[in-house]
Amino acid sequence: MTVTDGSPVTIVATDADDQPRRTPELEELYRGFESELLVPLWTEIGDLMPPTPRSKAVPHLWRWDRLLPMAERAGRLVPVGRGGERRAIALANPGLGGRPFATPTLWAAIQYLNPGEDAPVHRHTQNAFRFVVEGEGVWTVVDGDPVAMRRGDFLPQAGWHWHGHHNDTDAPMAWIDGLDIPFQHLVESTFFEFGPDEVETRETPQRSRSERLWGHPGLRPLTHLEPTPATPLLAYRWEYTDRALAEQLALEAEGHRATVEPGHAAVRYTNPTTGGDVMPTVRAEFHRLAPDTATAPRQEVGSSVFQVFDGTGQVTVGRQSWSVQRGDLFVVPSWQPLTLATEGGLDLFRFSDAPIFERLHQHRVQYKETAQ
Ligand code: GTQ
Ligand code: FE2
Repeated sequence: MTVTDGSPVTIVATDADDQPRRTPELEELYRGFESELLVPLWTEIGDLMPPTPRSKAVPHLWRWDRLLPMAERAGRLVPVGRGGERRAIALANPGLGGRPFATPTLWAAIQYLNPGEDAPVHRHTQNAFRFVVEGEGVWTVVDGDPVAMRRGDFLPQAGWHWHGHHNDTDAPMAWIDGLDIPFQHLVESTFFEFGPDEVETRETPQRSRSERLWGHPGLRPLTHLEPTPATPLLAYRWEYTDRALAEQLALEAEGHRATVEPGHAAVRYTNPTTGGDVMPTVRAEFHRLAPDTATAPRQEVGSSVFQVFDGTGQVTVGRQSWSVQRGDLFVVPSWQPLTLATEGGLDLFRFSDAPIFERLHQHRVQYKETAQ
């Protein structure tokens, strides 16, 4: 019997305790199963039906100060163009066999574009977003609408919309991409099409058409009253996120209930046509811990990727602990408890696959540590 304990190491158990004795007749029966392509439940049950989720993905941290120089080197050595499509370098979780998967469902990558470069137009069924931890100067053009990318902005880009990126400044720019590539790969639902090699517009407006139509809090255009499965708003600007978090902490200080726990402000990016998640498979949030805050351990079905936006802190995921700083990325596998702590304050961007599990009624959250 093969048992995985959530670590990349595989433990091969002897056929003691829960397995019948390996008599010659039993061996013959097992050979019969094999040649008829049959597998009995009793040899597999520990792996297939554990008492709580056992992710093959492991907690892991990628440091921004190692990632960014590699992206810069790729910027000098690797052209961007048709075929490869993007100069994107993906996080490969050490528990997932070297595939470019941060978690079993989520892709996370650093993407890099030099001055004057175009990432050609394409579309795919995978849902995507960009998040910017530093820099500016790239416009992502979604269905012909140029959307400026700047520090702190969250830029969702739902599946099957045409998109390319162009850098019209004289500085290179890096950002992170999140997509549901591993999920769509697993469930075999992916389609892809090439568009024009050159991004259709060189325009560099400060505000996209999408923001001009949708970017007014609490106001919905009467021309667009039908709910859409993904958000029509293509940029969630840092100015608003920052203010929402600051106001939660200010309200808490004034004695009102506005934070998820003491010193912990948080917002979720939402689809203004439904109030739900921005995309069918991806949840995105921003969390702010005030100075000298520690969170209660929390575990959740499904996986997350976090990026430190600002500040420093200590992060514990399962049995792993790290000191983190700006730009660092870490992974929280399914049902592994997460705790966050900071002395000076900590700002974190987070994305997860929670909408998939909620839709399937498989989602669970638990706020205190339990035996795994
Ligand atoms: O920018 O369109 O990291 O299609 C992976 C796949 C980025 C993108 C990635 C993509 C893109
Ligand atoms: Fe893409």
